Amino acid sequence: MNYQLYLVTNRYHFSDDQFLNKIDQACAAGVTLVQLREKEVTTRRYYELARKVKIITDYYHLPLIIDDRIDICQAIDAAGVHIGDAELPVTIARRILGTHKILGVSAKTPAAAQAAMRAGADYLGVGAIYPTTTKVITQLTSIDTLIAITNTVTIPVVAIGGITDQRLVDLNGIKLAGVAMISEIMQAENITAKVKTLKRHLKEVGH
Ligand code: TZP
Repeated sequence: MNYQLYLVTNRYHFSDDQFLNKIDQACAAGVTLVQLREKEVTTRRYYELARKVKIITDYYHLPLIIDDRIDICQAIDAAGVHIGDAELPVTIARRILGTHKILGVSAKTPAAAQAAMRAGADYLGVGAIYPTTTKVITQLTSIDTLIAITNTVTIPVVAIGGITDQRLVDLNGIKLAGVAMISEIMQAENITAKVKTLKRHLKEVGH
């Protein structure tokens, strides 16, 4: 698994075609994995979108992670699922998913990170590191807490929340497996150029 540049999606007011096109551009330009994140859709709509996104990620041989919904992950045979505190406990999610699917878990403290790792998480999403413009129920996680988490677990840690190209330098030297972004990529005027610049800058700061 390569967590270096993790695209988490948001549909905003895009049409489905525009949305899928943006994901395609990001994949072609070099994101290393994709999470489909839907909060206010029916199960059928989530499933149909997930099927369409999976055709794209399959084409680029990239893993697709489904936010919150183990059933959707299984229905489309996605690579895995990402869960937070409001979802099933990590041990239960792992039991349902089996050992072959990726299980990502949100964690905001070293203790929660440890617990998630022990319960079977494959990777951790930590944030929001910076204030975010994306609609999300979260609290800020300081850089110090992020560092403490990376020092306490042995599974990959991905930083999320308000991460932009300009802020990548602040993450220099932190033991991250990667960074996750929504608006910086989904709302970029030129997604191809944005992703290529992000990849270059990530390399420059040792990620
Ligand atoms: N979890 C913590 S912050 C966040 C999520 C899903 C939103 C990240 O969005 P953006 O636009 O990259 O700040």
